[in-house]
Parts: sequence; C-alpha cells; structure tokens
Amino acid sequence: MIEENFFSVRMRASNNGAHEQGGKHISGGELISTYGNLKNAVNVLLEKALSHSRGNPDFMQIQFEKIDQPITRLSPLHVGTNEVKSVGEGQLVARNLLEKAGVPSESIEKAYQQITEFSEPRGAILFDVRSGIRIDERNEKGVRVSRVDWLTTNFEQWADYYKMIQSHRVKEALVLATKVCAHPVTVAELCWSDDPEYTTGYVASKKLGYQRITNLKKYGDELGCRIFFVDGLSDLHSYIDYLEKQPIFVQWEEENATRVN
Ligand code: PML
Ligand code: MG
Repeated sequence: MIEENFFSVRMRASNNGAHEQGGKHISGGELISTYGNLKNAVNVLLEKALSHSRGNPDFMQIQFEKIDQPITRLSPLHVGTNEVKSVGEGQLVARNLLEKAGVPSESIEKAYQQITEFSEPRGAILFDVRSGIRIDERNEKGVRVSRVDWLTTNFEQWADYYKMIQSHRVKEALVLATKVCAHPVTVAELCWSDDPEYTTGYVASKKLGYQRITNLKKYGDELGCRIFFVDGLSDLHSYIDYLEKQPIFVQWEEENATRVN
C-alpha cells in the first residue's frame, strides 16, 4: 500500500510591512493538504487573505511543508450556542462558562484586567490559572495553533446533522478549539475574532464543549482575543510543540453522535 503524504499549508498576511517589521496583522490560515490538492489549498488561503475586512495586505507568506508525524484523529467538540442581547451579557456568560470549566474566578478576573494587552498578539496567549499570569513568553507573536484540518465533506455531514451553518470560520475555530482542549493541561479557551465585522466568540473546554456566544464585542472593533487557560503545565516547550506541530484531523462519525436538536 502506498502511504499518502500530507502537507501543512500556512498563510500569514499583514499590512504596512511584514509582522516582524511592525505590520498590522490582516489574516492567518492553516490547512492540511495532499500533494495533489496543494494548488487548491494555497488558493483557498490566498483568497482568505485578499478579501479580509481588516484591510488589504501588502505582505503575505504562504508556505507548505511535509508532515512527518502520524496524524491524530479527534472528534469535534460538542457545540452549543448562547444567544445574548449585548456585549455585557455576552461577557458575563463567557466568565460564567470559564468558571464552570474550572478556571478559578480570581484567575478570570486577572485575565480580564489585562484583556486589552492580551488582544495585541496575533497568536494565542497561554495563561496559567494558578499564578494568574501569562506564561508563553512569545510577546507580540503569541502561539499559533497549526497543523489542523477537517475534511470538507465530513464537516458538511456534521453541519447537516446538527443543523449548523456551513461556515468556514466556524469550522476553523472548532478545529482549533478541539485540538487545544484535547490536551490535558488545557482548562478552557476564550476567543473572539479580530475581524471587525464578526462579533460571535466562544468559550471551549473538554467538559463544556464549544460554547458559542453571539455577542462578545462591539461591531467594528478590531481587537480580538484568544486565551488558553492552562493548569499543571510542567513543560511549556512540549505544550507549545503540541499546539504548533502535532498534526490533527477532526473527524466526525455519525454513529458516535447524540442528536441534540
Ligand atoms: C475568528 O474568526 O478568528 C474566530 C471566530 C470565533 C467564533 C466562530 C463561531 O461563530 O463559532
Ligand atoms: Mg481572524
């Protein structure tokens, strides 16, 4: 049998120069592709960055590399949607969910005190729930979760089954949250987009699943947020290595599903 090779394809785009030269982050994207699909994969990421509401990029990098490790398959987190009427209500729901997921309330408070600062990195912040401090040491870069994907046909079957919108954005976010929450030290993730036209965000955890919250920031706001709350992290390097390098395919099996609607 011929083993098929898979490739990690990554894109980052910015305006006013490259990110490392202080350019404004416009868009980023991750895919896993076969060799035969690379042209299409590159094109998907190119399109994503060329039509972004954060603006037009004047720098873009798209790269691919062969994946040498075996790819782990994970079931998608269960999804719930919390309809809220205001940002205030949405943020209250987010805090309650974080607490339910196991983040101590003092730690949530400390994270929220630094939320503007935590919006600056283009990647995620790692936040230790015991000390209440940021621990990733990645400054303005943050940690970028990579090597993740979900085959479109399988995603569409999942979306049909649960009557979810077939949104590329939801797919990407759910894939990322599924990978992050599968690691034992992750207690929860808090996220909202840096896209000024998108106000829905989520809290995710193994226990609660992927809990969407329909209003977590004001329309027009370009400040996003992505915080991974961690507990018991003894090896920062291996956690970051998991997030950046361990290849994951999300794969949904109808027979394991529980219909919720
Ligand atoms: C992003 O676009 O960067 C994050 C989107 C998070 C919410 C996606 C959803 O609607 O579930
Ligand atoms: Mg974005």
